[in-house]
Amino acid sequence: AKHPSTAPAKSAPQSAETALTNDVLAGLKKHPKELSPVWFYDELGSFLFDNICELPEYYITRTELQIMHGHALEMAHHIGPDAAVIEFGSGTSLKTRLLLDRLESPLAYVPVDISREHLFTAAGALAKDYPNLHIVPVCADFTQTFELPQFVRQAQRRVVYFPGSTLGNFARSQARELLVRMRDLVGGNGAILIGIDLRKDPSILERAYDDSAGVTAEFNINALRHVNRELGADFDLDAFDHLAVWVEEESRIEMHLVSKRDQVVHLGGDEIRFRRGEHLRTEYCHKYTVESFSELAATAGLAVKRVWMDPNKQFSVQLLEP
Ligand code: AVJ
Repeated sequence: AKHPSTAPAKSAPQSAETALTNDVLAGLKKHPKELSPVWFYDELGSFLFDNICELPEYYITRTELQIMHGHALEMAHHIGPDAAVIEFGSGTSLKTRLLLDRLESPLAYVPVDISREHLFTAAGALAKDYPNLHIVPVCADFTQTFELPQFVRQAQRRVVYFPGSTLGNFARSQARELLVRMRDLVGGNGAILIGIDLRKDPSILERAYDDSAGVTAEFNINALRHVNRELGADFDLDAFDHLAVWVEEESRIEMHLVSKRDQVVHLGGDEIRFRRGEHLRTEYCHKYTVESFSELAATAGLAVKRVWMDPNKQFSVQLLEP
């Protein structure tokens, strides 16, 4: 039994770890079980993701870069001079450079990322190559409301850049909410430049999310390693198989981990039971048509002004305005 004096007071604030544990537990108690894709991105996971981007089957990064190489100048013309560019989930900012290189006298570049380390590494590297650009990193979770620095709030033309098709990770209602938050951030004279992956032959999609070298499988399993380390869980990394499935009704790829046997996992004093063959869902990757994305944008009060695609129409970069 607990000693009364060591029991936490009822009003004691939750530690960050407790909040995360409760969040993960809530997902693991759902049917089917779920784990947020944010758990992919520890240091190893970010490294694995960079490797995924180079895989022959993962066409996304290569295709978006190709579109940026071909059309960034035209995008820059649409954006116009003196813009403040706010990037959501800035990562390595390779694509951003292609845009920044062509913009006319950009006022500021505001990378927004939840990982402080990533954020400042990327911002530092950019600062070296763009000595005249005002770089203002903001450490924030872009799925929550956050404040822009004062002078960026006052910029005439504010543009959110959200490449990589990361919006695809969000279920439709959350995707809409995120678009609304972006619209509010850029205001009536603003714009959003967003990378959106397009629907295609499901066999191409399933291979992109289940590559022959097994990097995506390792990336998926690594989410469990991250939870083990961060929250003291005891997931057996060898007891799950990677699975990527196309779900036609939802127009999305889902990444799952499938339990190889009946097993019990411990987390925060709780026991989570897995049956053999039971699925844990780790990621959604929604794929849109130009029409279905334009409908989604419209529900967020945004109009699609321009769509740039590669010649095979695998991927799109779209300019949205209120
Ligand atoms: C970074 C969310 C765009 O959905 O394609 C890659 C993540 N997952 N392989 C994607 C991912 C599996 C990626 N995004």
